Amino acid sequence: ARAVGSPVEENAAASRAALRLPRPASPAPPVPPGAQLRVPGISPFVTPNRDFYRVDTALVVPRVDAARWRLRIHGSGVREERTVTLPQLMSRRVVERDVTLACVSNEVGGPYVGNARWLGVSLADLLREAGVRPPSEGGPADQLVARSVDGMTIGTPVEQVMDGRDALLAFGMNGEPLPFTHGFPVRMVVPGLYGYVSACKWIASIELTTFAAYDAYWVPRGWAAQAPVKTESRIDTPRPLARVAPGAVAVAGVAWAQHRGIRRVEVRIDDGPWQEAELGAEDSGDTWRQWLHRWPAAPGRHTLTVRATDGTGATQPEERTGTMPNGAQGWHSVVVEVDDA
Ligand SMILES: Nc1nc2c(c(=O)[nH]1)N[C@H]1C(S)=C(S)[C@@H](COP(=O)(O)O)O[C@H]1N2
Ligand SMILES: [Mo]
Repeated sequence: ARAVGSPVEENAAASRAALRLPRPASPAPPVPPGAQLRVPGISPFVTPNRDFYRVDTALVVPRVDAARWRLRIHGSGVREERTVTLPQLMSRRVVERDVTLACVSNEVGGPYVGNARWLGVSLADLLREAGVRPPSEGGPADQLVARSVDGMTIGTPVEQVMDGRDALLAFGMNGEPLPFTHGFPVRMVVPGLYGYVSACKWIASIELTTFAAYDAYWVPRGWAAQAPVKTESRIDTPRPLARVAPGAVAVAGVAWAQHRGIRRVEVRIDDGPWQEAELGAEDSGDTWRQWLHRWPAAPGRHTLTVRATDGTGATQPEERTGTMPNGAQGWHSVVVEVDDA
């Protein structure tokens, strides 16, 4: 059934082509013009779908026929088990939000992060209708386990899903139906949590359970059961080991601390003092922020380092850690060669 050109494939492609996205009752505010700095080489504020990183275990990308898709909600504290279709989901109150998604396996300075405009419905509202209460209101389930059509399991804290943040069941990405590679027809998106604990693609069911009772796919493999995103910043330009002309050099990149927001970004040249970078306008606390430092570059080899401070006032620690078990930390540096004058 997975062979190219099979009826299942064709139905999936046709169902995606025929899908008309509803207009949001709650649109995302327009991206402020100042969010996109005019610097060659910086990551675009909105990541185009074709450039959006992809991380999953799928050897063959699932191609789901939207007409046959169902989402089952069941488990501890669910008053009455429910199954919803895509038209039912799309007839709910549709919301649109800009959210930056990041992978826990992203090394400091790495590429596994992207920012998109998602269209979907509130997951918290759907859960409340099903009778679910968060642990802080006495609900029996502290973990929501999402299962995909290809058997992935992703465990998300119920408390965070229901704390008022824009946790979405998303069917649109940057103005089009989700691409097959990004979870068509429906995926989860939860601001502030790494993808492996929040962003189930090709979602098929949601089970309310506890962290004590169930380990999702990555947990027995050494990754943390709960993983809020760490504050990170990245130098996009100049590239590592770039040769640049002396004089004014734009050092620029992105910084993210989803759901806390970015308050400050600082840049250091070699062992010099930290200098405050110019920040792009904030879109929302759930999105990354561009930054720029205008560097008067002198000839020779130099090390550029960046660090960010999030909306709580916490600055990225210098100490480097690897990605396992709950995300890399440390400052990103690049070495560049400035030509002689
Ligand atoms: N079904 C399924 N959903 C998944 C995964 C997966 O392997 N299978 N990977 C997760 C991980 S680790 C991340 S970081 C995000 C990546 O989403 P993207 O590929 O759309 O960028 O999807 C999450 N959802
Ligand atoms: Mo990930």
